[in-house]
Amino acid sequence: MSKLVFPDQFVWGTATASYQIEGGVREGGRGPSIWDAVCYTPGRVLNMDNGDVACDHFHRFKDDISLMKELGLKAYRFSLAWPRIIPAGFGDVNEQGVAFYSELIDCLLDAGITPWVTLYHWDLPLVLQTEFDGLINPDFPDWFAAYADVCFDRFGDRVKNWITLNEPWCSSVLGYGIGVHAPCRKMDTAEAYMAAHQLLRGHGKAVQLYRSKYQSQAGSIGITNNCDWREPLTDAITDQAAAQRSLEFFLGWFCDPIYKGDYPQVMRDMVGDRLPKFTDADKAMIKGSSDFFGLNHYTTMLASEPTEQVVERNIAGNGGISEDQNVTLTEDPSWQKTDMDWNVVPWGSAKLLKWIDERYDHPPIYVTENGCAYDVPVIDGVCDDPQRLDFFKSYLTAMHGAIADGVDLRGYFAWSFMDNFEWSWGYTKRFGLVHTDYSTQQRIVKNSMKWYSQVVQSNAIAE
Ligand code: GBH
Repeated sequence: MSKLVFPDQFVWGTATASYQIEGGVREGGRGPSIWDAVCYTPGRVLNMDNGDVACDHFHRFKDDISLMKELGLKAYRFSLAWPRIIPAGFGDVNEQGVAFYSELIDCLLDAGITPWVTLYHWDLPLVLQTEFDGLINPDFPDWFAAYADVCFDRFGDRVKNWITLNEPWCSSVLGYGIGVHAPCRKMDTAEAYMAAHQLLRGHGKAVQLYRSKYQSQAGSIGITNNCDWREPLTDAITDQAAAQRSLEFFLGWFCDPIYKGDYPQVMRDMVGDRLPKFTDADKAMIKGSSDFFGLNHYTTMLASEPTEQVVERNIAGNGGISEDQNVTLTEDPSWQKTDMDWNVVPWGSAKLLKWIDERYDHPPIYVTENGCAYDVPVIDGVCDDPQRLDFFKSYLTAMHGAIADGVDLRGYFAWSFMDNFEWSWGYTKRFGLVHTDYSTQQRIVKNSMKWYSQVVQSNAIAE
């Protein structure tokens, strides 16, 4: 039996996010977030599920970390809840919130697990939304940098791997364009571009602060963007152009400003005045503002030149505002699907990594999320989930191939450590490698996790 061995120092971990696992939303001085409000609004989240308890990680983090240690996991990516640290968005710091994360970080380090900390994974303090219009306010970068300052100051002695934002595409398109994520805005698609713009400025400002004020902490800082692969439907030039355009609207939107200094030309041409413009000072602040390329990747679609004008704003999965990019997305009926209806296309991950490598001049890449939802029952204490095991095995094999092709992939975080609150889908979708029994909060290690734990410990996949 041969083995696919990963590079030395390859970072292996699992990932979660604060609102999806913590619960304890009214404890420890935490303020409300936009997700608390959306969960209590009928019709927004399936079954009106909410994050009030979630995986009760707020009370059980020590046990969860012991389990990670037992499984031999080496790194853990999690996010800080801004409303736990600064409940009103800006102003007073909540010392109880700082103490909670401080203890969690110490506990990880004691277990020999390296923390990778995301500052913002979608749980914006509610006050910033209700009183100040949230992400579209040009003051957002100042609030975000002030919050980041507190985090660097309090945790930066121990945390050396920072991620400013998780998937600003989702915050913008799903939160302000299509309106299926908090704050569920769907008034005007221009708001999606406005939100993205302030998110990028906020990211740039936080990184500038980290590099100037906290240089002595000697950590690294970057951003995580999400992108699904777009494969041309045919090899016609027009379909190839449609796929390329779609990727530029999806990932180029956020990464071109960081690696090239401005939005892609195709977006400036097609979106026109609805796309905000960076000042020269913004460009200088944002360009070069990521020490590594954080990528969340889940699926693939086929892209083609539309036969008639695209008028729908919410074509499933489109990498932007559909009518602006004018791309038709379809699927190959032979592809397998997960419980999210997302296509399982492992080779799409390798093509995307290669695309990033070429477009952004060979950056060091960390896959900060990759995973799948399958609901598998626990029978006699066992959760046997071969589909998830195959998903991870096939995607990791494809990514290993990309490394062999020269891509500088340095780490991989499986989404997710445990089943958790899946946003508008509530608790109906299970992405965990550990099963969460929501009535007892019992954790049951799935068979896919047993396999993954071997991969992590051997730094290799057995073929
Ligand atoms: C991530 O986002 C989030 O960071 C995480 O919190 C979440 O729990 C996890 O994924 C699972 O959902 O309509 O078939 O074309 C995922 C970003 C963007 C990936 C949209 C899938 C559309 C698939 N997603 N994309 S499709």
